[in-house]
Amino acid sequence: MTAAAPEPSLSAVYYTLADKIFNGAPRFIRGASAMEHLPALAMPEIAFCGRSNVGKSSLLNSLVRFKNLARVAKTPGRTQELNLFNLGDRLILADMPGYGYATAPEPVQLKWQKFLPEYLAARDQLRRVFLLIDARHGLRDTDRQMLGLLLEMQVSAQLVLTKCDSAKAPQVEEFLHYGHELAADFPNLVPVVVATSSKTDQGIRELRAWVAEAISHAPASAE
Ligand SMILES: Nc1nc2c(ncn2[C@@H]2O[C@H](COP(=O)(O)OP(=O)(O)O)[C@@H](O)[C@H]2O)c(=O)[nH]1
Ligand SMILES: [Mg+2]
Repeated sequence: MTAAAPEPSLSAVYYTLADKIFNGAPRFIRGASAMEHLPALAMPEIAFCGRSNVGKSSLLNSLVRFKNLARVAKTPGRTQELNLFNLGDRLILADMPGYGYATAPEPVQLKWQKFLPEYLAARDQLRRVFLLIDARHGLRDTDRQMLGLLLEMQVSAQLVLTKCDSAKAPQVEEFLHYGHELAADFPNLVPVVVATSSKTDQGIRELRAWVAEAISHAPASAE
């Protein structure tokens, strides 16, 4: 049996839980490019992915209220690694390499392309992958490919719109509907899109609450 579908609008319980979780101080654990690098910590894990420049670093920083959390991912050698952070010993945040640009030498990219499906298939504590979409650009082919992979690997996924401050309101509204419809094709997709902006903090509390919701359910395989 799979976990029950989350409610379209989140219960206050998850906001309270999120306050607790995101009060914790984030610590960099390590960068990983192979399964044996992954820490054997008994904590739920949440991952973030998206195209390069989608606003992932900014969003992660806003989520954990820490200015330079994601800077570490910019250091040479780390851009094509899965960067793992321990949030107050309650949660592991996994920052995936941005896709869409050839920013790394080919062997490094190939390494990640091999590791990614392994990670998605075998990381038992991974509860959800948040796929970030730039509100001004919408869903691109590479995003669809990522969604397809997440479906294939049976990983729970949720779309997050970024930079909503610089997109037109009707465009954002339209995408929220579209994301809901997309869940018909992708049953692993939570049918609620979270509209955010790191500039204005729009949706940041809501996203924290969705993270809390994601880690509150036992993984499907454990039921
Ligand atoms: N208007 C606006 N710009 C943003 C927002 N978040 C990030 N950006 C800009 O988008 C660019 C890429 O951001 P970054 O967080 O480094 O993206 P990453 O490559 O996905 O990690 C930078 O110029 C940011 O200033 C946002 O919420 N609103
Ligand atoms: Mg970044």
